[in-house]
Amino acid sequence: MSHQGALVPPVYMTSTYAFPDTANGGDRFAGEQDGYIYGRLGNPTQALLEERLASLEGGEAALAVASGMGAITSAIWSLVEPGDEVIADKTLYGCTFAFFQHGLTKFGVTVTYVDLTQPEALAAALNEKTKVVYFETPSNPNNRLVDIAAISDIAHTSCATVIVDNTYCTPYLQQPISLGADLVVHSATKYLGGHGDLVAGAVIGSKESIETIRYVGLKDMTGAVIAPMDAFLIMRGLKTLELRMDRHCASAHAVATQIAEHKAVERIYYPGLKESSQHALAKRQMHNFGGMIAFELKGGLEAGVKFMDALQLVTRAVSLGDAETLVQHPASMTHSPYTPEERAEFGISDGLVRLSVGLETLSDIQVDIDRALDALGHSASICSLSGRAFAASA
Ligand code: 4LM
Repeated sequence: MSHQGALVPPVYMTSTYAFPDTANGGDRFAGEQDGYIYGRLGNPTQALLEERLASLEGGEAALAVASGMGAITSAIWSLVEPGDEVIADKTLYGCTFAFFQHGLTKFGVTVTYVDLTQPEALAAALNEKTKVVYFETPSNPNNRLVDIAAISDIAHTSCATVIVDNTYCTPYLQQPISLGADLVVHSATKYLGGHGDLVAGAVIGSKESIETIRYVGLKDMTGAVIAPMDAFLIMRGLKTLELRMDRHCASAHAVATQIAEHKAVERIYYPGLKESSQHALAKRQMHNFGGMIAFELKGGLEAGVKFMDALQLVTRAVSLGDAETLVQHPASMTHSPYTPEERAEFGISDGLVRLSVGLETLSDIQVDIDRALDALGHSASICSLSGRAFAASA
């Protein structure tokens, strides 16, 4: 019986693997014999996680790596050459934007930012140099949705590879490959791990593309290898993914409704609200609306800081998808790699507050948020919903 019948597979804490003889070692290097070689190329614990991630995303294969940025960079370094172009959506996680804006461009790759919420804008921008079309949906931090099927159809009229960052959704809420995307990337640090105790990432796609990303992008370019213990912890997280996501979604929906109705709030971005201009796309493309909310308060930045500092249960921290509810200020934190001008151009306002709704008792979260909103002096509580107009979320 494999693993001595252990219900939970063992963690292979090893960096290298013994060859039965010299010829066998050479054959493994040449790809003529199966068998592990060295930790940067693979590990049985990592391989089990990869099997499970590929299955969950509906891809042929997966590669687990050391971080979300390790996934993104390993994939993209494997796909582009000097002279190529990447078309990316206008709103991205701050370090993804920094990699595109300051990393790729140093090596002769052009990055063009296009509003991919408008598929016709991609049709106009696409050209023979475009090798990659890259986006997040919902986007970090302002929850813009991109139509995966429409964008994939257009990108595939050319030879571009469509990469979707599915971190906000996880495969439980959205499966980009089934909608036409070529590769999915994840920060597994977030919902996949789910407990705020590791940093990891993953790429999912065809066998051929994952093999290239493993042996070119990861092995020779980024070296962003996942630790066996982190692979184990993500597998433990996956066992409760569905339960956790259902709870994140239900609580976030309730909290978004509460925030949208509060007089202190100027604008909210949550695709689950019927008033969101992207609600129909969200219903078509996502199984549920996720655990992430962004909003702007009347009074902008000053009000945002006051609100965040008034919270007592909710933790001021970056990252997302943890059991704890986390709040952060994108302009000064996750999206500080953008210049103020870039943030203004790409729709990331100084007053934007981002909330990752956790797994605590819902009423505890709501009481804390209501108290912090009431402290802004606009006096409206969860019990006196007023019917004021909702802002569009696009
Ligand atoms: C954050 N995010 O937003 P690693 N893709 C998306 C992300 O949100 C992140 C990464 C990739 C945050 C981190 C501090 C959509 C990260 C990068 O952090 O490298 O696992 O993932 O708060």
